[in-house]
Amino acid sequence: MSAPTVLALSGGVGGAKLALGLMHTLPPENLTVVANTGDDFTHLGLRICPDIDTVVYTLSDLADKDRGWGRAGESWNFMAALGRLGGEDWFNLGDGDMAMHVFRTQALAEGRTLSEVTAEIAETLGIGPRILPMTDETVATVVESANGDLPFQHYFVRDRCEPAVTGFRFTGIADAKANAEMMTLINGSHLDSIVVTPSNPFVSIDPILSLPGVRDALNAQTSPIIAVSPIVGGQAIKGPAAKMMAELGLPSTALAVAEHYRGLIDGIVIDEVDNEQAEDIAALGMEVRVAQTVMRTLEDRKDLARICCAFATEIGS
Ligand code: FO1
Repeated sequence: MSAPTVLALSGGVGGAKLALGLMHTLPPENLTVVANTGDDFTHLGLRICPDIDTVVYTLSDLADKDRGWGRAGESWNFMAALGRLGGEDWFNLGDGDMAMHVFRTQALAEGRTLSEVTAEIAETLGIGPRILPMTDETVATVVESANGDLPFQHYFVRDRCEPAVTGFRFTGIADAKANAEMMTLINGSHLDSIVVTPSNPFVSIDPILSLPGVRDALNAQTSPIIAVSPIVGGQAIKGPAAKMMAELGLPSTALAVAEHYRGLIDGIVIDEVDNEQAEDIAALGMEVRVAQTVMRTLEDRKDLARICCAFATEIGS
């Protein structure tokens, strides 16, 4: 049997880990990773695209695996110098990472699109699979909170996710055009599955799904859509997903994640520790696969990627 063709929808760390597993499992031409750009912002005059960069650094083996963002072996001279000048130093830009932001900002200023510059960077770094920004237009996630509306990185980094969230909105989304290559893939007949990676459903995956036409196109196409729950044992592996769910009045469970994606996905992979939720999730009208989903090692990432592909194949057959 030939290898499946997969479209992965990704935010930052969790999504990038599964994308790496998929990269090691599939021929490069069979994998496309769409990255959320709702976290993007302009800071110190530079266009910063955290989720694209986390995917790029992870797939090129440049990522700092412990920190989850930025590059391994980073130095911080720029930040120290900026701090001494009294500059805005709450968002940490490593010296090597700065090259990425400067390179991208210059390319965008010269008129290239985010898709073009992302493809160029990925090719230069030797990444086989395609990495697509969800859109070339500016979409900005706004966190609605007890402290008022906060631009995403102010909430996430500056305020350390402390404000209680009440909702989210994605400014610019109504006028943004979903990535054309992504839409061609979804509307075409070559995809074997769509994998919603274990990224934050509210601020990483929902921006992609909220782009005009994306949800309708996903619903109209026939290949299986599966998600991997980012909630394991009531906790998010990384990031504020569980805290957000509690603040939104939702239980922090894999079941609540399945409910969030109900109507979109055909199946969900949940962790072994959440096994007892499988029956309730199946009652929502979707397939459930129970597996070891915590990706500590490269082997874990590859195992989960293989499980996702096999699960989607089973659903599709
Ligand atoms: N996350 C942090 O928690 N603190 C930082 O100072 C920080 C800097 C940073 C710089 C470049 C980059 O690409 C990502 C960075 N991140 C940082 C991560 C990022 O803000 C979030 O992980 C994502 O937006 C959520 O997916």
